[in-house]
Amino acid sequence: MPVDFSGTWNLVCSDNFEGYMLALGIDFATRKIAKRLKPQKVIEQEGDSFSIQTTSAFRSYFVQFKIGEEFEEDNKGLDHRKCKSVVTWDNDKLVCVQTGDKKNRGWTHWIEGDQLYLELCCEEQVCTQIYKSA
Ligand code: VLP
Repeated sequence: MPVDFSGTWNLVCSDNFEGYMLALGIDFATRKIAKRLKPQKVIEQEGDSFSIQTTSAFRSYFVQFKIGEEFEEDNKGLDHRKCKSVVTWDNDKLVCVQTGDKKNRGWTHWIEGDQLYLELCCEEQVCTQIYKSA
């Protein structure tokens, strides 16, 4: 039985989101707003199919995918760069590789206790976020 990420999750802390946004080339004004946000994630997991809706007061982002199936990601409302993305399991971690203009871009989700972790990577920057069940 794989881990179940389904649920509603609220951001409780974030480390180096600024570095991650800088690596993505997000402008100063947007970073200033974005770093104050407390996004909520609603994750739906059914077998190999996932959807992740990230909502905030400023921008929101929706992605859906199947494990192991490459998809086109537009990153609309984020940095707008198109990527070829693929999500796979690494044991109990959900690992997304986002291939495009930016090196080493991707994210990893995992659960520890009652907390959802998200590691966001771009170039040399790693941002770690923790979400708690709503
Ligand atoms: C852009 C970079 C902040 C900052 C400006 C807008 C959406 C894994 C994955 C599923 C992500 C989140 C990426 C956040 C990039 C911010 C708007 C913040 C709210 O999540 O859960 O897409 O990649």
